[in-house]
Amino acid sequence: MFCFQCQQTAGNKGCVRTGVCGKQPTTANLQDELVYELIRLAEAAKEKRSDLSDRLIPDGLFTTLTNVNFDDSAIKKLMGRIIDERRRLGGNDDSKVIRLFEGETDIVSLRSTLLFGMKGMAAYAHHAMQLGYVDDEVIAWFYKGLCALNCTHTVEEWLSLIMEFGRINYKCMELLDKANTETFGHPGPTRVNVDVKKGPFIVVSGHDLKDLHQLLEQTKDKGINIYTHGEMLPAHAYPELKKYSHLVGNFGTAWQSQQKEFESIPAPILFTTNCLMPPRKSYVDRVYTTSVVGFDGLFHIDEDKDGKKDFTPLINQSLALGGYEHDRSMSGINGGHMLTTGFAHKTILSNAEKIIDLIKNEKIKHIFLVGGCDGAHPGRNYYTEFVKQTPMDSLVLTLACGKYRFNDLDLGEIDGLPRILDMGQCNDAYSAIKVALALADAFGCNINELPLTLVLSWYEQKAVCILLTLFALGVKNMYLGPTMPAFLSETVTKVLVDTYGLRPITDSEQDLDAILCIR
Ligand code: SF4
Ligand code: SF3
Repeated sequence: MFCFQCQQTAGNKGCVRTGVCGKQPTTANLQDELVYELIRLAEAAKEKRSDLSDRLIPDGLFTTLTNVNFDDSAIKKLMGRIIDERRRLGGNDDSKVIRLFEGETDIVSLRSTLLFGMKGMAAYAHHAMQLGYVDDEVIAWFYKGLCALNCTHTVEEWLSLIMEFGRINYKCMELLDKANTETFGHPGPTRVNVDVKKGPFIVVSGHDLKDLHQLLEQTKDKGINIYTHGEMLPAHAYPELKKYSHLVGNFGTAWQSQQKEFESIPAPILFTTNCLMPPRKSYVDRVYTTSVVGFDGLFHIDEDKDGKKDFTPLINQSLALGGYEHDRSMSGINGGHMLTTGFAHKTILSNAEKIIDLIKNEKIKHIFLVGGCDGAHPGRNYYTEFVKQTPMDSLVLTLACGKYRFNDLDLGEIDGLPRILDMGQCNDAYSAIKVALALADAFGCNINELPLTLVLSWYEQKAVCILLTLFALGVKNMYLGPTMPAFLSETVTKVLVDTYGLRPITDSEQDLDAILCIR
């Protein structure tokens, strides 16, 4: 096996024996095979796409994303469907596919960057599709991108493909925003409890709002409480989800603490997407997967042909386990008991005038976007320290699961506006971009001239696609950590540093000083 797609890759070079994430070599090799089959399908279907190939391509790519699917038989089954569809469309069995991770270092780096970006976009396209939203340009680009992986290009051509991809991914995030907000309403500021009430409950992790919605429908009036986990936290802010009174709180801290936090809870857990870690024996019988998520031995809930999922097994287990006897007090990593979420673009932009005035009156001197993925790397303390040290006259926008490093901190308010504003999941990077563009417009400048700095943390491939979108939009001087991606070669890193002023994070105090003295 060879895999270097995520931040925790072995030695920041590549996982070759088994994945640090728990992925076994057979699974890693099958996932590469799956990508090769997707390339073959894309080549065969480019001119005669089918509804099925439009679906198999994003789902196939999403299956290979970090911490999504560890189930060899599920991957093989999906591969079978991809091969069948390719044959049905007239594609032949012996079309040659390039070895993705072999060849000249810079070319492997650029090819991998595009592939990993597409894996991230596949996740967002999948969620939008689940809600019935499809953008033909986005889907068509998967075909173009997969075919491009199998061709030779100069460095300049690769870079231009990657930038084109970044712009398409912006469209994809825009589509998902539309899908989520048209289906569930616009998120509004919402306080979320992290304590657990007595009685039966179910924990839902991942990003898929439709899965959560179906579960809420099926559990209402059953005496079961529903708790979000990880990236599902922002769901509390959507009116059409918030209206369920049994959606009562958020369980646990960051995804990488799940093996400890799930150990003894008297409740089942549903994984709708990443980040699933190999479950321990102590709770393996309480974890359920759905959609593209899988792990050998876990109960998987499929959807029927109408897109309905039957969560009865979880519901029955939740009732049988019965939950806690008494209310339980829990706390976040910094000891807080409440989290606030729901500051997506609509809410922030409805306060735009106020924010603009506060900036003009110098009550807000700087805005930080501290967001991205969380993970187990010790260097990720940086983000907690960074946020703690931000001056009182600054706002901290955040999104994605990296926020669990600091979202229970009480940093106070500026004129009634909380200093930490959670914009949502990783895909809500779209919200952040929208807000930044609106501010730039109001001040008659470009994004890079705003008193705004992006301090990003990455882990998996959704962060890669977002980063590529930010580059494509011309956002400069971003800070990135906790380490630079192993798949970026020295030359590619140099291009990003020279062209976009990308900076690897150093020390929180040093970086903060550097940011604030240049403002
Ligand atoms: Fe290693 Fe990350 Fe690949 Fe898992 S996903 S095998 S941890 S590089
Ligand atoms: Fe997190 Fe796994 Fe990336 Fe959606 S859930 S941001 S790491």
